[in-house]
Amino acid sequence: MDRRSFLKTLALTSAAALAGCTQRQTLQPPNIVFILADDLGYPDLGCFGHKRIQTPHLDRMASQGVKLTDFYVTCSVCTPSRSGFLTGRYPHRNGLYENIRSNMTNYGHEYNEFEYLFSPEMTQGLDVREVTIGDRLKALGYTNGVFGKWDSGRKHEFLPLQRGFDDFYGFSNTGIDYWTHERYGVPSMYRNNQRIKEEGYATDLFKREAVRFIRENHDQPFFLYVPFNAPHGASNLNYRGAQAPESYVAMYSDVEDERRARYYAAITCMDDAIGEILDTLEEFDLAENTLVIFTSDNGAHQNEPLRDGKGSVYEGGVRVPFIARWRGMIPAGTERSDFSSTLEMLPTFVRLAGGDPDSGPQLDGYDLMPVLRGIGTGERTEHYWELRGKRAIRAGKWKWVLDPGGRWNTPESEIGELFDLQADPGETTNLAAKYPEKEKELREKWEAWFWDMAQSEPRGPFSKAYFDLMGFGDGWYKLD
Ligand SMILES: [Ca+2]
Repeated sequence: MDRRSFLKTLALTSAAALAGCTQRQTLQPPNIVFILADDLGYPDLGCFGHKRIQTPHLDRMASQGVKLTDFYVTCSVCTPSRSGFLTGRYPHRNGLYENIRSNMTNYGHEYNEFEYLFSPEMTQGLDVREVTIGDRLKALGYTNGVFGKWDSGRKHEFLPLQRGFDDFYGFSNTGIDYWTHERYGVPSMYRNNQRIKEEGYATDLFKREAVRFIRENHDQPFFLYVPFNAPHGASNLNYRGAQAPESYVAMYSDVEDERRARYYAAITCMDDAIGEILDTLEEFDLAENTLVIFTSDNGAHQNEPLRDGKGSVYEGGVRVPFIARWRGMIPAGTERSDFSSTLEMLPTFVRLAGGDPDSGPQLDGYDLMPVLRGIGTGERTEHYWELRGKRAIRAGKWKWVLDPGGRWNTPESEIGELFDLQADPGETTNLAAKYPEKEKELREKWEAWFWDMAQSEPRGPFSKAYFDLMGFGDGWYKLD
């Protein structure tokens, strides 16, 4: 987009929204930096209340910006959470509502290169008809880089350079060994469209590339997406849990559970990497013209005081920490409880870049800048989740959950539970019997949403039979 059309777009924005803009900000659309942790739990940052994990850089970022206490992802596992962020559409609308995973590794099988070529991780991906956040920002004149876990398909047409990004260093499956960069024995690191092999700890390599990208693009609008694989468990056959350099593990020698100590260490190492990315923005005097966001793609395995974790539709699976900083634009040291999600990112970024979010495919989110700036309230009133038969909706302060067969399920969770998140964010007290009308209302809302999603198929790599199995399809798959 040229300068004239950008100024015209700004002129259409309300005067209130422009209060506080510097001259420089009116001349150039802001840079956007989106940093994503992998499986980092809601309480696992100092600024979100953790007493032991050291995250000084993220804590400082929060003190310079805004924390959102009620921020969610679209799914509690990796791939569909990212598809929601990348498209601004619910995973069931964009078609990527389950992990892309070569599941034989679950049973101890080690793929050889030839077998792996034909496995889901090498053949499936985000539907090529979907328009990504990269596509949208590129059309508005941005240069886009992604450094880390892409997790949206490995086939050529699914890799970042074919999905709106100009620069990619990272891997495309759901996890690697942090040191060898292998996925269960298969080398998995890429630069752009080529597989590569080099030494190094994954977090350091992704940081190195992010810093390089800022140096190379500091004089033009850029979108920097840094999806770290930390602190996700390493994907190799002989080790469970996160990996971290020994110097970081030594910081947690008092933590009895070694796996837990390595999880903490991977977070602190990532925090240091984020510190260097923030320092590079300072070096080029970009802090006043750059929106920086940090969040996680889903919950950890334990997230007390929230209930349950990764893979669940309870709060521990889908509620994540969120920090945004934009010096001079977002008030420092603020906190908001407006209910929002990663579906808000695409419309927010496209509007900041001077575009019209609604000029593309149907979106499911809202511009979040009024909330981040503290000048408006969030537009979201409802959010829906579905994963492997587990169902949930949040509507205002109310949450309805149906969790058949879940890790933490009870006889009540098989028939539908109702929680008041304002009074009970830990989802400990089921109010379904006390407020049966509210339980029914939310259940029906969820069913209406899922019917809508069923109509949105057949996007994505999976069979429409899934909606049949859930009882919301057109019946062609069922035999009875
Ligand atoms: Ca994840």
